Amino acid sequence: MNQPLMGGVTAVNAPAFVKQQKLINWVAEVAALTKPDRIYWCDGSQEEYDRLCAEMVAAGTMKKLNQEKRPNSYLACSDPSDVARVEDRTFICSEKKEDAGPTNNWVAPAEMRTTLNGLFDGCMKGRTMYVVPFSMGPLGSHIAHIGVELSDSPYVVVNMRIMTRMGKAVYDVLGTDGNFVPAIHTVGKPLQAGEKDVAWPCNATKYIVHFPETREIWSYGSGYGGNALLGKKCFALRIASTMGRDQGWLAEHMLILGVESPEGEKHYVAAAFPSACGKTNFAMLIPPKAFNGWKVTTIGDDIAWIKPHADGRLYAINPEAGYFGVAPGTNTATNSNCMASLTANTIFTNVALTDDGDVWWEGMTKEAPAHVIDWQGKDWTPEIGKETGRKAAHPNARFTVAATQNPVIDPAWDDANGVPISAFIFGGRRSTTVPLVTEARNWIEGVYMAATMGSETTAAAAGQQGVVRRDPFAMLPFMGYNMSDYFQHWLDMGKKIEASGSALPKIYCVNWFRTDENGKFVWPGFGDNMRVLKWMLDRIAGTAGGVENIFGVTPQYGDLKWDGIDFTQAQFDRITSIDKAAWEAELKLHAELFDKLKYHLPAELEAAKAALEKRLAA
Ligand code: O2Y
Ligand code: MN
Repeated sequence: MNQPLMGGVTAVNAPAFVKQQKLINWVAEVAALTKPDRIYWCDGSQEEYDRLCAEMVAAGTMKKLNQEKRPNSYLACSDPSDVARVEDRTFICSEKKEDAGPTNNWVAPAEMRTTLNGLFDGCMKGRTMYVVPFSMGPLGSHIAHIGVELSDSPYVVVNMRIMTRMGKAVYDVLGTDGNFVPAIHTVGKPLQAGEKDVAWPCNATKYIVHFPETREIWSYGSGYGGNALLGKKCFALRIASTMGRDQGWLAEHMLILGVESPEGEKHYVAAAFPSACGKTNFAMLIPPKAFNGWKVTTIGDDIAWIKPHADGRLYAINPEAGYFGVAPGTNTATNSNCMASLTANTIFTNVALTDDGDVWWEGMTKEAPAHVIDWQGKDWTPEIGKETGRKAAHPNARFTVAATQNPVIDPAWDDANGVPISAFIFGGRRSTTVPLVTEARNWIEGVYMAATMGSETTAAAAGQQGVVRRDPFAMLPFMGYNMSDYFQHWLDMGKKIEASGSALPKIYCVNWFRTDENGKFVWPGFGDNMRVLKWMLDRIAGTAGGVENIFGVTPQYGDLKWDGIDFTQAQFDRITSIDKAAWEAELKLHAELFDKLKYHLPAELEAAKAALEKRLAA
């Protein structure tokens, strides 16, 4: 710790498997501040997991599901005020405001530390402080990094055990002087002597705070998802992005998938999409029947850590070990691999409970069950749903499941060296303007595409565009430093790879979400993304055609394999056409973005925009 905490030090007895005095000292300092009744050092065992789950069942935090239908699985329902990440309460507290940049909430570190010291003083009274050691990435991998989360939430402990490599072995990797990212989490609800706990303790005041220079995370007031499972968005993206900038690597909001042709030609691609754009579905894609012999396998569904290898190429790992996916809308048609992953050993959060002790959510089955208990513990029937508009599951309801339960997990998903990346894909949700797929002609053009990507935030009326939120690289909520410096980092990484003589990964921009005049999606469905993937692979192999347009190379109708569906040239034209007026308007929005990001905005991106404007005007 850079600055002493306000509480002094509490004597702690660490178990023999904890070998690092610096870690023990930090735990003692945090305990002195937060004043828990007990400190528990997690070992990550199955016995520990089962015991904590049983304790949460007894406390009313979780329900055990029907053992026959959903073995070893649980349902947790949160407080209605604590159901999602809180972007407006998320802070990047760098020493200089410009280093957090215009896209982040910023408070001076000293001021924030004063606030946090006040809030954390005694915040764990009456509770247990769990010490959760975790590795982001395969244990001991040169790409991986270690974190230790101190949390007063057993729900966090069991989720972290699924989402990360958590437990005793981490202490071995840490040794006596290894580095770790310290992450402190509290639900912010101390218990007075004799006070009965609630099922989901939390606090109306929330702070999700990152100190990028000292690589620390402090989280107050929420027990939910990205606010509380600090290995995920807080460490693996916000803190790791600053580590990547300083150490020459990339921490990205990207899924990683493997795609193999019937001839055995295999490539890995990493793809960035904003939250709620079907990343898990893409990561577990099932190729259409006509693609017999093609295989898609998952390395990760949300985050990629990517480092240059000795051979000059970029290699990626999934720093996580599980999926914290959105349940509503997931079903055997949209993602049967995902449904197969959830048959056992799963924690569900904020879905509905069926009368036979199983789970249900909107979109899981064609017909809703006649009766369920909704995520808020109330009776729910399809009629009640229709009358009141109330959902049985919260729209951000989640499942937590180990990656190893995915039937299409890639054999290299746990490889300490990672997998070589052949292409980056960037996609947003746009009902108009952005065509199905475009290949950047060079790295700078690709970085420009990624920097200007956006998604519609409101349901667009038929044929009209909703409000577009610019989400550069799908990193807007997850950037640990100044967005323009991050663009520069990407450009610098490209220059370095090029200078090493290695081939740069190709960069693609995709949009699966163009709609017709009735507001219906033109692109048939998730599985058909395989057709686009195949074109990308053929481009990498140099065997596929494509034509240049104003901002890159796009396929012509005949360049994609259409076997097995009736998709006409007219439909293809509808999702690939470029509307000049729409692009003139789009470029004005790019200009607005660049104006917001003008501090340190790389000149190469300004030049790429000017060239695009010129081509559009020609
Ligand atoms: O609301 C939350 O806390 C979960 S957010 C999340 C979870 C898994 C993967 N991605 C996301 C995201 O917001 O991008
Ligand atoms: Mn995500």
